[in-house]
Amino acid sequence: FSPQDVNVVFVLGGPGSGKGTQCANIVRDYNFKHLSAGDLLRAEQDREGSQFGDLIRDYIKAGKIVPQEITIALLKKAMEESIAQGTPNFLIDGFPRKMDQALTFEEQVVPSKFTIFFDCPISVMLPRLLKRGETSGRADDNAESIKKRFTVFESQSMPVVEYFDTVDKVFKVSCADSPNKVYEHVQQALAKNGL
Ligand code: UP5
Ligand code: MG
Repeated sequence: FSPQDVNVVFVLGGPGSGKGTQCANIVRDYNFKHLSAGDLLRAEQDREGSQFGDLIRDYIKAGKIVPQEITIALLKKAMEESIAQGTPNFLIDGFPRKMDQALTFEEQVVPSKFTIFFDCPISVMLPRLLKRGETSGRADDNAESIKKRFTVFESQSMPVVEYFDTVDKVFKVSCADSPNKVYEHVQQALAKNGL
């Protein structure tokens, strides 16, 4: 994709930091297509005839990162569909969560414009996920999977945030306030980028 025509904003943060919640706010008020990598993987997992269903199920339950080829192919396909429908602006939520994915995406798909990072302590994320797990039906919203997701986030995904930070492309938002307050900070980050 051409960086002149396609705008990608990464939305990163730990499990339960509020990525999905805030992306829903942004798409309501701005001209963005929301692509949650986790949602795309869960849809592929459940798609009749998918050759990756079992693999994705195992990785997600274990909190591990699905091989990048699968995730990037799903993202590219969704981006092509959205561009064809006239929306070339993307909030990519929960991706890249490992350095190899970040580099491949920026080199082979399109460089990101910037990253919104939800800074959130485990003490805030854990109760949110356990609560959501009561009704979400997500196979990874249980204490055992959540613990693994936190470990993978710290060891694999934080280096991606730190890397984008070294090139001044990270806007850090504290996740600890109410969703509306957090959204005010998100809007300030977008405004700083001329949006
Ligand atoms: N909530 C939200 N904001 C709140 C606030 N300010 N105050 C109080 N409560 C708040 O929010 C989580 C919960 O908190 C909700 O109940 C919400 O109401 C409440 P949500 O907005 O859903 O947070 P989010 O950050 O989106 O949490 P999520 O669980 O989706 O994050 P993960 O990053 O863990 O999940 P994701 O779907 O991105 O990935 C799941 C798995 O897919 C990964 O573990 C991995 O196995 C796989 N994956 C890959 O392999 N590769 C990828 O590229 C992406 C995913
Ligand atoms: Mg989410």
